[in-house]
Amino acid sequence: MAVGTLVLLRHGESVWNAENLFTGWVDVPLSEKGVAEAKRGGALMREANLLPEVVHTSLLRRAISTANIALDAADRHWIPVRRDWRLNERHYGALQGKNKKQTLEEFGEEQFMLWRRSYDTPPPPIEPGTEFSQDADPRYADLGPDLPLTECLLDVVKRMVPYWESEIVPDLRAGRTVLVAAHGNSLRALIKHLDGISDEAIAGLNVPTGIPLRYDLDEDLKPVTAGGTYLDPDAAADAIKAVANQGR
Ligand code: DG2
Repeated sequence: MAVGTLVLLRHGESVWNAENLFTGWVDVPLSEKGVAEAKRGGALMREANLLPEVVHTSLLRRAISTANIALDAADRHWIPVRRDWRLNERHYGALQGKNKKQTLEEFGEEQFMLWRRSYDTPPPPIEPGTEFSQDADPRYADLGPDLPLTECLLDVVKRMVPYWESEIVPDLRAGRTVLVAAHGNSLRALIKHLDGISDEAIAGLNVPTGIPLRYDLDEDLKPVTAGGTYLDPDAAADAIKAVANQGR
């Protein structure tokens, strides 16, 4: 029997997703298509009668805007919201702002995929004080020396799982339907934890933009259905392929 309901939502397409640029912690807005995806994500939740009672987002506007737009479409714009840097996208280091196709051509398939999808190889660190670094960003002032200059997926798991346990699990245990509006790689980290996916197999998992993924969880907070259920499975399957092929 399910005791908790969790809805995972990767933000709608951002302007940098549309331009095929590594984004990470750079705070870019949604594209027009991304706004439409967020609206449709909310409509899908409403149609499925999957109505969040609390929302957790990252500190990045593409996730914040997606949550606002989707919840408005679902008539749940009024629910409590929690924001935390630990739901941010993986910090993409010195790759932030670089074009994915050009990076693939310059460094080759193996290095490109190592940076994008290996579990424990971070990209080169970003230089503090440069255009796409976050060292002067007030929203991260409390992080001090812990501010990442690059991250691999393992680093994201190490910050995401404590947030899951201390902030999201109590909401689920209280019987709330929880929406997490976040990012491709921060959600991959959470899905890896929830579904117990190996360090190797997680390389093959991609998350589409703007399509809610429903997880019913048992009393041990394990998924009743492995991998959860996308509210629009056909659209999700096509979009997952597109994410996997980015850069090509
Ligand atoms: C993308 C993920 O993150 O890119 O940072 O470029 O979900 O915030 O758009 P998001 C980025 P890939 O790891 O899929 O290349």
